[in-house]
This record gives sequence, structure tokens and C-alpha cells, in this order.
Amino acid sequence: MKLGLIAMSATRAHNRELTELGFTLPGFVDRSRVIASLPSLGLLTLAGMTPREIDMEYIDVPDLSDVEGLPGEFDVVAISSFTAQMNEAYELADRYREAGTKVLLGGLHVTALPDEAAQHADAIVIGEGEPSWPELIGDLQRNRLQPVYDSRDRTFNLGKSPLPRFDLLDHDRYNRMTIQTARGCPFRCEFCAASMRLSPFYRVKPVRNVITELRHIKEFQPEPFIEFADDNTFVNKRHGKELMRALAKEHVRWFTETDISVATDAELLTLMRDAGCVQVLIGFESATKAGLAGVETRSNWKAQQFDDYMAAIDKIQGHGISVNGCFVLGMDNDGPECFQNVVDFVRDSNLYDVQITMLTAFPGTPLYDRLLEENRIIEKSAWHLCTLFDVNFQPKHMPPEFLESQFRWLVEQLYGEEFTHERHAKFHERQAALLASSAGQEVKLNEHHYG
Ligand code: B12
Ligand code: SF4
Repeated sequence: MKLGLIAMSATRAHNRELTELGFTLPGFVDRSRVIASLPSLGLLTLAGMTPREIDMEYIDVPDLSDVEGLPGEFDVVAISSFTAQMNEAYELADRYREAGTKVLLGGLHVTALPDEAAQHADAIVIGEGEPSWPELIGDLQRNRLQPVYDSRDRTFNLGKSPLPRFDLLDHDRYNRMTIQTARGCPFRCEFCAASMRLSPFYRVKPVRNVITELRHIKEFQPEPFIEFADDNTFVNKRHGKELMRALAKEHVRWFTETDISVATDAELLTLMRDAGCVQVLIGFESATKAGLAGVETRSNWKAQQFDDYMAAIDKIQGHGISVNGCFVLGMDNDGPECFQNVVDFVRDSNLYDVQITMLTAFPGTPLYDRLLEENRIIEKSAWHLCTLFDVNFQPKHMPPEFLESQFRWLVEQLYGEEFTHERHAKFHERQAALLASSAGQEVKLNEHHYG
């Protein structure tokens, strides 16, 4: 049996003016250029659970319009896509099925809308892939494939994680690799569309598994740059510290997503720096306390942290780790002043990097259900607009066009060469001062560029 692992792996934005603007602003395109070539860890993980007698090939499909016919010849294909490229995934699935190839679909979008996905597949997996995959493969081999495999009541123990098949990749194509150290996040932001939607429990992967995965990557990329594919690393500080101590011996540089609670633990920050952490991405979401009201469905944790935001950034960056602060534009408690507020916050906090995205209603999120109920989704099922850079909802305090034009204004303010350079220079000056003041002591600072 020949199994094709097909990753719809593009980055996307459909707003033409914004995309054109991006090409002229170095800061805006930097991050997208850096992440543009990440492979599908989901498919590589499932490949790691697939019996060796099954012949497998991994193929990235960044843009279906560039593909004539079918990529590769397979008996069965497992296609993975996030929402933004889901319609392309369906089109490709239909083409394969017409050619007699069996199609398997799974992932975040399929879990949110299984009935829609089932129309384009011979079998779908709802929820995490790992709990259902061995059964699905067994059924395939016995020619007894079922239409639906549901993992939702079978939370996967990350201690049993298979070794992702990084050996299936053409490593010349990728400038960084991903490893997952934890799954889930306790905060429950209304708009969050990350892996907590596959399974609601927060879990960590044992440190030994993470290090084994890293060493496997090193067989192909001796000095890899690692991006942790976690929703929120360091929720469990004990696990985080154990991981950092082990990682320090591996001499790699890495990036991850976390929350500001890391700033409350100086020991953790030092361990992170010594373990090669270059940057943490933190969702601040709004530049005002009032804007944060109701961001989470269960608690109001982020609003409660707001008064400490600036000090936390200062503390983290003072440890030689830069912060990429994320802000969501168009939230219900943010008015037309939110754009200027972000500029002011970024200037006052000296954030090294900043990422702005539009509020986006991904299917499967409480936000999607609420906006649908309030009749505020502009174009239903327009999955291609779920990019984080396109507006597909009626904002509460401004017309959609205003949100779009002010977003572009904000892009110009934040990513202009001068402002970007100013922020980076401040960070580097601080690092130089730190090194000078610690002459004679063992202080390690991580080289600050990506890729
Ligand atoms: C790495 C990454 C990327 C890589 C993707 C590489 C790839 N092909 O997987 C790149 C850079 C290409 C990328 C692009 C984009 N991304 Co991205 N990305 C991530 C990130 C950081 C990690 C994802 C990951 O590796 N998870 C770990 C793996 C193990 O989980 P998994 O992929 O979900 O797979 C598991 C299951 O879903 C299932 N499964 C998955 N596929 C399949 C297929 C089959 C057949 C089966 C049976 C099971 C199965 O089994 C796996 C094991 O359980 C997440 C954020 C995060 N912290 O999770 C955002 C995230 C996934 N990205 C997001 C977004 C919005 C985008 C972009 C739209 C950004 C943009 N404007 O371009 C594009 C969309 C691309 C697309 N194809 O639609 C959102 C997705 C929301 C959504 N529901 O769609 C996330 C959640 C970030 C966020 N919080 O908003 N991204
Ligand atoms: S903090 Fe981040 S990962 Fe956690 S629920 Fe909120 S958006 Fe999702």
C-alpha cells in the first residue's frame, strides 16, 4: 500500500492592499518568511505510528493552483489542512477520489465541522489523530475502512507519542523544525482556534520524548532552529524547568509561544535563556485593560494581568529573550482608538517584535458560535478568509472597512524600518550593557536572528 501524506502548508492573506503593503515593510514580512516553510508535524506524527510495511511519501502543497492533476500516485492519501486552505484541501480530495485514491481527512477544521469534511473523504478523524490512527490503518489494511473515527473521548497520553518521521522530509526545503512539548492551554480565550480544540485537557510531553525528537531532527539538521508547536509552553513550570535543563545540553536555538506568567519566575527565565531561547511570542491581545474584558470564556486572567504587562516584558527582555507581543484588532471591547493604543503600548514597552492580527471567527470556537448567532458573520463558510489578516465579521464598534483601513495604518506604523530598527537597537544595547556589567561571570546571550 502506498500512502501519501499531503500537507496544505501555505501562509495566506487575501486582502490585496495589505499584502501589497507587506512587500514594502520588512518587519511585516519577516515572520511570515521565517515560518513559511514549516512541515506538518501532525502528518509526520501519524507517520510515526504507521507500520513500516506501508510505503509513505510526504508532499507539501502550498498552492493548489500551481498543481496540475494530482501530486504523486497513491492508493490512499492523508490530507492535513488548517481552515484557511480547507477549500483547496477539499478540491484536492475530490480529485484524488475521482482517480480512485482513498482520502483520509483530519485536523482542527475537520474536528470543528465533521459533516462538511465527510463529504470529501472516505474516512475522517475527529479530534486528536493518535488515538484513532492505529485502528484506522488496521481497517485500511483489512479493507474495512469506516467513514468516521472519533477520538474525542480518548485523550492521548503524550508519553506514548510516536517519534515523528522527520526522515520523510527533504530537509533542504525547511529552515526550521517543530516539536510539540505540550498540548492545550488552560485559558480558554473565546477566539482561540489552537490544539485545545482537539482535546480540552492540558498535557505535557515527557522531557525524554522531546529530547529524543530533537536528536532525531539533528540527524538531518545538525544545528536546527526549533519552533515549539505548543499552544502555551510553561503552563507547568516544573516540567518547563526540567525541559530547560535537558535542552541546555543540546545547544539549539528556539522560539515558543507562552503567557506572561513566565516573567514571575526568574529562575525559569534564566534556564530558558541558557537553553537557547531566542524569542517568546505572547498574546497580550489588547493594549488596554478594558479591551481585555471577556477575552476568555471562563476567567478574566488576562485583564487581571494587564497592569503587569509592561514590567513583565521588561523582565523577560532583561534576561536576553526578546518578546514578540501579539495584539488582536476588532475585539468587542476595543473601540476605534485601539489602533493608536497599540502603537503607544509598543513604544512604551520596548517590545522587540509585534504581531497584529484581525479578530477571526474560526469554526469550532465559541467566538464563531456567538457571531453566527448574532448574525455578524459577513460571508458564511468563507474559510479562505480565516487567515487572521482578513475581515469576515461585523465589528461591534466600527464598520469592517474601517477595521481594514486602520489595520493597514497600524501595519505602516509598527513595521516601518525606523520604528522596527529603534526597538531592535534598544534591545541589543541592553544586551550589550548586560554583558559588560557581568564581565567575568558566565552569562550567555543568544544570537538574535532567525532561520
Ligand atoms: C506550525 C504551524 C503552521 C505551519 C503549518 C505546517 C502544517 N502544514 O502543519 C504553517 C507556517 C504553514 C502555518 C500556516 C498557517 N497557519 Co498555522 N500554526 C502552526 C502552529 C504554530 C503549530 C501547528 C502544529 O504543528 N501543531 C501540532 C500538530 C501535532 O497538531 P495538528 O497539526 O493539529 O495535528 C494533529 C491533529 O489535528 C490530527 N491531524 C491533523 N491533520 C490530520 C490529517 C489526518 C488525515 C488525520 C487522520 C489527522 C490529522 O492529528 C495530529 C495529531 O493529533 C499552530 C499554533 C499552535 N500553537 O498550535 C498554528 C495554527 C495551526 N495556524 C493557524 C493559522 C491561522 C495559520 C494560517 C492561516 C496563517 C496565515 N495567515 O497564513 C496558515 C494556514 C495554513 C493552511 N494550510 O490553512 C491557526 C489555525 C486555526 C485554524 N483552526 O485554522 C493556529 C492554530 C494558530 C492560532 N492559534 O490561530 N501554520
Ligand atoms: S492564551 Fe493563547 S493558546 Fe491559550 S486559550 Fe488563549 S489564545 Fe489560546
